[in-house]
Amino acid sequence: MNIRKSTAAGTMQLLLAMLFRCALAVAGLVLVAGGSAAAAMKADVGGGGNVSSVMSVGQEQRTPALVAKEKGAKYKEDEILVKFKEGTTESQKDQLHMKHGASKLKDFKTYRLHLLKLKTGQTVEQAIADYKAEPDVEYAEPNFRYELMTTPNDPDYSKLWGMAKINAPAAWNSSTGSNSVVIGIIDTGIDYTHPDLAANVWVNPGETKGDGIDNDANGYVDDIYGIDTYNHDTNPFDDYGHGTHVAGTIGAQGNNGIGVVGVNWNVKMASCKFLGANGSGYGTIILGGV
Ligand SMILES: [Ca+2]
Ligand SMILES: [Ca+2]
Ligand SMILES: [Ca+2]
Ligand SMILES: [Ca+2]
Repeated sequence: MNIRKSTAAGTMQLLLAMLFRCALAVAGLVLVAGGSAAAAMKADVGGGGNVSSVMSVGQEQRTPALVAKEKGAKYKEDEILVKFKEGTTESQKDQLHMKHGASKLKDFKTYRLHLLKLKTGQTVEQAIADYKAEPDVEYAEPNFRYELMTTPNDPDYSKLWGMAKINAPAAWNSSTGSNSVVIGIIDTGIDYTHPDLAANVWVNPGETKGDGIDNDANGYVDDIYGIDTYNHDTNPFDDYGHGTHVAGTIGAQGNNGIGVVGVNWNVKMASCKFLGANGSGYGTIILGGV
Protein backbone atom coordinates (compact mmCIF):
# COMPACT_ATOMS: atom_id res chain seq x y z
CA MET A 1 0.00 0.00 0.00
CA ASN A 2 1.29 3.41 -0.86
CA ILE A 3 0.22 6.33 1.21
CA ARG A 4 0.41 9.80 -0.21
CA LYS A 5 -0.44 12.78 1.81
CA SER A 6 0.38 16.40 1.15
CA THR A 7 -0.99 18.00 4.28
CA ALA A 8 -1.89 17.38 7.90
CA ALA A 9 1.50 16.15 8.98
CA GLY A 10 0.15 15.48 12.44
CA THR A 11 -2.42 12.89 11.48
CA MET A 12 -0.07 11.40 8.93
CA GLN A 13 2.62 11.03 11.57
CA LEU A 14 0.10 9.41 13.83
CA LEU A 15 -1.21 7.06 11.19
CA LEU A 16 2.25 6.02 10.12
CA ALA A 17 3.32 5.50 13.68
CA MET A 18 0.30 3.29 14.18
CA LEU A 19 0.90 1.41 11.01
CA PHE A 20 4.32 0.46 12.29
CA ARG A 21 3.07 -0.14 15.79
CA CYS A 22 0.71 -2.69 14.30
CA ALA A 23 3.78 -4.38 12.83
CA LEU A 24 2.50 -3.78 9.36
CA ALA A 25 4.45 -4.95 6.41
CA VAL A 26 3.55 -2.87 3.43
CA ALA A 27 4.67 -2.95 -0.15
CA GLY A 28 5.82 0.64 -0.07
CA LEU A 29 5.18 3.85 1.77
CA VAL A 30 5.36 7.21 0.10
CA LEU A 31 5.19 10.35 2.12
CA VAL A 32 4.87 13.22 -0.32
CA ALA A 33 4.99 15.81 2.42
CA GLY A 34 8.59 14.78 2.97
CA GLY A 35 10.77 16.60 5.52
CA SER A 36 9.20 17.26 8.85
CA ALA A 37 6.57 14.57 8.95
CA ALA A 38 8.99 11.95 7.70
CA ALA A 39 11.52 12.95 10.32
CA ALA A 40 8.84 12.91 12.98
CA MET A 41 7.72 9.52 11.81
CA LYS A 42 11.23 8.16 12.09
CA ALA A 43 11.42 9.46 15.63
CA ASP A 44 8.08 7.88 16.38
CA VAL A 45 8.97 4.46 15.09
CA GLY A 46 12.34 4.47 16.77
CA GLY A 47 15.00 5.22 14.22
CA GLY A 48 13.17 3.94 11.19
CA GLY A 49 16.12 2.49 9.31
CA ASN A 50 13.75 0.28 7.40
CA VAL A 51 11.35 3.10 6.80
CA SER A 52 13.66 4.92 4.39
CA SER A 53 14.27 1.90 2.27
CA VAL A 54 10.61 1.04 2.16
CA MET A 55 9.79 4.60 1.21
CA SER A 56 12.35 4.71 -1.57
CA VAL A 57 10.97 1.52 -3.06
CA GLY A 58 7.53 3.07 -3.00
CA GLN A 59 8.62 6.33 -4.60
CA GLU A 60 9.78 4.58 -7.72
CA GLN A 61 6.40 3.06 -8.22
CA ARG A 62 3.16 4.63 -9.28
CA THR A 63 1.03 2.27 -7.32
CA PRO A 64 -2.46 2.67 -5.89
CA ALA A 65 -2.24 5.35 -3.29
CA LEU A 66 -4.16 6.82 -0.45
CA VAL A 67 -4.63 10.51 -1.06
CA ALA A 68 -5.87 13.56 0.74
CA LYS A 69 -4.89 16.42 -1.50
CA GLU A 70 -3.89 19.74 -0.03
CA LYS A 71 -6.09 21.65 -2.39
CA GLY A 72 -9.66 20.53 -2.32
CA ALA A 73 -9.01 17.96 0.40
CA LYS A 74 -12.20 16.50 1.72
CA TYR A 75 -12.89 16.44 5.39
CA LYS A 76 -15.82 16.36 7.76
CA GLU A 77 -17.33 19.84 7.84
CA ASP A 78 -18.30 19.77 11.48
CA GLU A 79 -15.44 17.88 13.11
CA ILE A 80 -11.82 18.52 14.00
CA LEU A 81 -9.03 16.59 15.70
CA VAL A 82 -7.18 18.24 18.55
CA LYS A 83 -4.01 16.94 20.17
CA PHE A 84 -3.19 18.23 23.62
CA LYS A 85 0.23 18.85 25.05
CA GLU A 86 1.51 16.42 27.63
CA GLY A 87 0.32 17.18 31.12
CA THR A 88 -2.97 18.78 30.12
CA THR A 89 -5.58 17.57 32.59
CA GLU A 90 -8.98 16.18 31.66
CA SER A 91 -10.73 19.13 33.28
CA GLN A 92 -8.56 21.60 31.35
CA LYS A 93 -9.56 19.82 28.14
CA ASP A 94 -13.24 19.88 29.09
CA GLN A 95 -13.02 23.58 29.91
CA LEU A 96 -11.54 24.32 26.50
CA HIS A 97 -14.31 22.43 24.76
CA MET A 98 -16.88 24.36 26.79
CA LYS A 99 -15.20 27.63 25.92
CA HIS A 100 -15.31 26.87 22.21
CA GLY A 101 -18.70 25.16 22.20
CA ALA A 102 -17.34 21.86 20.93
CA SER A 103 -18.41 18.43 22.12
CA LYS A 104 -16.11 15.43 22.40
CA LEU A 105 -17.04 12.55 20.09
CA LYS A 106 -14.08 10.34 20.84
CA ASP A 107 -11.03 10.31 23.09
CA PHE A 108 -7.95 8.58 21.64
CA LYS A 109 -6.20 8.52 25.00
CA THR A 110 -2.99 6.91 23.78
CA TYR A 111 -2.41 9.85 21.46
CA ARG A 112 -3.84 12.62 23.69
CA LEU A 113 -6.20 13.26 20.79
CA HIS A 114 -9.85 14.31 20.84
CA LEU A 115 -12.28 14.10 17.95
CA LEU A 116 -14.62 17.06 18.37
CA LYS A 117 -17.99 18.01 16.97
CA LEU A 118 -18.13 21.74 16.37
CA LYS A 119 -20.93 24.01 17.48
CA THR A 120 -23.51 24.79 14.81
CA GLY A 121 -22.35 27.41 12.36
CA GLN A 122 -18.67 27.23 13.24
CA THR A 123 -16.35 26.39 10.37
CA VAL A 124 -13.49 23.93 10.60
CA GLU A 125 -11.05 26.75 9.82
CA GLN A 126 -12.37 28.91 12.66
CA ALA A 127 -12.30 26.05 15.13
CA ILE A 128 -8.74 25.10 14.18
CA ALA A 129 -7.58 28.70 14.60
CA ASP A 130 -9.32 28.91 17.99
CA TYR A 131 -7.75 25.72 19.28
CA LYS A 132 -4.31 26.43 17.87
CA ALA A 133 -4.31 29.67 19.86
CA GLU A 134 -4.67 27.70 23.10
CA PRO A 135 -1.39 27.06 24.93
CA ASP A 136 -2.39 23.50 25.88
CA VAL A 137 -2.96 22.44 22.28
CA GLU A 138 -0.19 20.74 20.31
CA TYR A 139 -2.07 20.78 17.03
CA ALA A 140 -5.54 20.95 15.55
CA GLU A 141 -6.53 19.73 12.13
CA PRO A 142 -9.50 18.59 10.03
CA ASN A 143 -10.74 15.00 10.09
CA PHE A 144 -9.49 14.28 6.59
CA ARG A 145 -11.02 11.85 4.19
CA TYR A 146 -8.54 9.39 2.68
CA GLU A 147 -9.14 7.97 -0.76
CA LEU A 148 -7.54 5.33 -2.87
CA MET A 149 -6.27 6.52 -6.21
CA THR A 150 -7.57 4.61 -9.15
CA THR A 151 -5.40 1.69 -10.15
CA PRO A 152 -3.95 2.39 -13.61
CA ASN A 153 -5.05 -0.04 -16.32
CA ASP A 154 -1.71 -0.08 -18.15
CA PRO A 155 -1.11 -3.59 -19.42
CA ASP A 156 2.33 -3.70 -17.80
CA TYR A 157 1.15 -2.38 -14.48
CA SER A 158 1.84 -5.63 -12.73
CA LYS A 159 5.50 -5.33 -13.72
CA LEU A 160 5.73 -2.25 -11.51
CA TRP A 161 5.25 -4.54 -8.59
CA GLY A 162 7.86 -6.79 -10.15
CA MET A 163 9.55 -9.14 -7.77
CA ALA A 164 12.73 -8.93 -9.81
CA LYS A 165 13.00 -5.23 -9.03
CA ILE A 166 13.25 -5.91 -5.33
CA ASN A 167 15.49 -8.93 -5.85
CA ALA A 168 12.87 -11.22 -4.41
CA PRO A 169 14.15 -14.39 -6.10
CA ALA A 170 17.52 -13.94 -4.39
CA ALA A 171 15.77 -13.43 -1.07
CA TRP A 172 13.60 -16.51 -1.66
CA ASN A 173 16.79 -18.57 -1.80
CA SER A 174 17.19 -17.77 1.88
CA SER A 175 13.58 -17.59 3.02
CA THR A 176 10.06 -17.63 1.65
CA GLY A 177 8.48 -16.40 4.83
CA SER A 178 7.05 -18.00 7.92
CA ASN A 179 3.60 -18.89 9.15
CA SER A 180 4.58 -17.65 12.59
CA VAL A 181 4.76 -14.06 11.31
CA VAL A 182 1.47 -12.17 11.46
CA ILE A 183 1.13 -9.12 9.25
CA GLY A 184 -1.64 -6.60 9.82
CA ILE A 185 -3.11 -5.12 6.64
CA ILE A 186 -4.94 -1.84 7.16
CA ASP A 187 -6.80 -1.32 3.91
CA THR A 188 -10.17 -2.20 2.33
CA GLY A 189 -10.18 -5.66 3.90
CA ILE A 190 -9.14 -9.05 2.54
CA ASP A 191 -10.98 -11.65 0.51
CA TYR A 192 -10.05 -14.37 2.98
CA THR A 193 -11.74 -17.00 0.79
CA HIS A 194 -9.42 -16.28 -2.16
CA PRO A 195 -7.79 -19.57 -3.22
CA ASP A 196 -4.33 -18.00 -3.38
CA LEU A 197 -4.69 -16.22 -0.03
CA ALA A 198 -6.82 -18.41 2.21
CA ALA A 199 -3.92 -20.52 3.46
CA ASN A 200 -2.03 -17.38 4.46
CA VAL A 201 -4.92 -15.61 6.16
CA TRP A 202 -4.60 -15.25 9.91
CA VAL A 203 -7.31 -16.94 11.93
CA ASN A 204 -7.78 -15.70 15.48
CA PRO A 205 -6.86 -18.72 17.62
CA GLY A 206 -8.69 -17.36 20.66
CA GLU A 207 -12.04 -16.83 19.02
CA THR A 208 -14.81 -19.35 18.40
CA LYS A 209 -16.62 -18.61 15.17
CA GLY A 210 -20.27 -17.59 15.21
CA ASP A 211 -21.10 -18.12 18.88
CA GLY A 212 -21.85 -14.45 19.49
CA ILE A 213 -19.30 -14.40 22.31
CA ASP A 214 -16.07 -12.41 22.55
CA ASN A 215 -14.08 -15.52 23.56
CA ASP A 216 -10.68 -13.85 23.71
CA ALA A 217 -12.08 -10.77 25.47
CA ASN A 218 -10.40 -8.32 23.11
CA GLY A 219 -13.54 -6.23 22.70
CA TYR A 220 -14.60 -7.78 19.40
CA VAL A 221 -17.20 -10.53 19.12
CA ASP A 222 -16.39 -13.28 16.61
CA ASP A 223 -13.37 -11.48 15.12
CA ILE A 224 -12.01 -14.43 13.18
CA TYR A 225 -9.98 -12.72 10.42
CA GLY A 226 -9.59 -9.20 11.85
CA ILE A 227 -11.96 -6.29 12.22
CA ASP A 228 -13.85 -3.76 10.11
CA THR A 229 -13.77 -0.29 11.63
CA TYR A 230 -15.43 1.24 8.57
CA ASN A 231 -18.67 -0.70 8.97
CA HIS A 232 -18.19 -1.27 12.70
CA ASP A 233 -18.29 -5.04 12.51
CA THR A 234 -15.88 -7.95 12.83
CA ASN A 235 -16.01 -9.14 9.24
CA PRO A 236 -13.19 -7.46 7.28
CA PHE A 237 -14.20 -9.01 3.94
CA ASP A 238 -12.91 -6.85 1.08
CA ASP A 239 -15.76 -5.17 -0.83
CA TYR A 240 -13.45 -3.01 -2.95
CA GLY A 241 -10.54 -5.20 -4.03
CA HIS A 242 -7.55 -3.09 -3.09
CA GLY A 243 -6.77 -4.76 0.21
CA THR A 244 -6.92 -8.14 -1.46
CA HIS A 245 -4.46 -6.91 -4.10
CA VAL A 246 -2.15 -5.64 -1.37
CA ALA A 247 -2.49 -8.94 0.46
CA GLY A 248 -1.56 -10.76 -2.73
CA THR A 249 1.58 -8.66 -3.09
CA ILE A 250 2.52 -9.26 0.51
CA GLY A 251 1.54 -12.87 0.88
CA ALA A 252 -0.09 -14.77 -1.97
CA GLN A 253 0.80 -18.39 -1.36
CA GLY A 254 3.88 -19.35 -3.32
CA ASN A 255 4.62 -22.50 -5.29
CA ASN A 256 1.04 -23.76 -5.02
CA GLY A 257 0.25 -23.75 -8.72
CA ILE A 258 -2.38 -21.05 -8.36
CA GLY A 259 -2.45 -17.41 -9.39
CA VAL A 260 0.46 -15.25 -8.33
CA VAL A 261 3.13 -15.24 -5.67
CA GLY A 262 3.62 -12.83 -2.81
CA VAL A 263 6.84 -11.42 -1.39
CA ASN A 264 6.17 -13.87 1.40
CA TRP A 265 5.05 -17.32 0.24
CA ASN A 266 4.13 -18.29 3.75
CA VAL A 267 2.81 -15.76 6.24
CA LYS A 268 -0.31 -14.94 8.24
CA MET A 269 -2.26 -11.83 7.30
CA ALA A 270 -4.79 -10.21 9.63
CA SER A 271 -7.04 -7.49 8.30
CA CYS A 272 -8.21 -4.15 9.64
CA LYS A 273 -10.69 -2.79 7.12
CA PHE A 274 -10.89 1.00 7.39
CA LEU A 275 -11.74 1.90 3.80
CA GLY A 276 -15.27 1.35 2.51
CA ALA A 277 -16.68 -0.11 -0.69
CA ASN A 278 -15.97 3.24 -2.38
CA GLY A 279 -12.30 3.10 -1.40
CA SER A 280 -12.34 5.90 1.14
CA GLY A 281 -12.51 6.40 4.89
CA TYR A 282 -11.71 9.02 7.52
CA GLY A 283 -8.53 9.17 9.55
CA THR A 284 -10.47 8.62 12.74
CA ILE A 285 -11.73 5.28 11.42
CA ILE A 286 -8.14 4.10 11.32
CA LEU A 287 -7.62 5.36 14.83
CA GLY A 288 -10.65 3.36 15.93
CA GLY A 289 -9.09 0.20 14.64
CA VAL A 290 -5.87 0.43 16.58
CA1 LIG B 1 -12.76 -11.38 20.22
CA1 LIG C 1 -16.76 -15.93 19.39
CA1 LIG D 1 -17.64 -5.81 7.29
CA1 LIG E 1 0.18 -18.75 -5.75
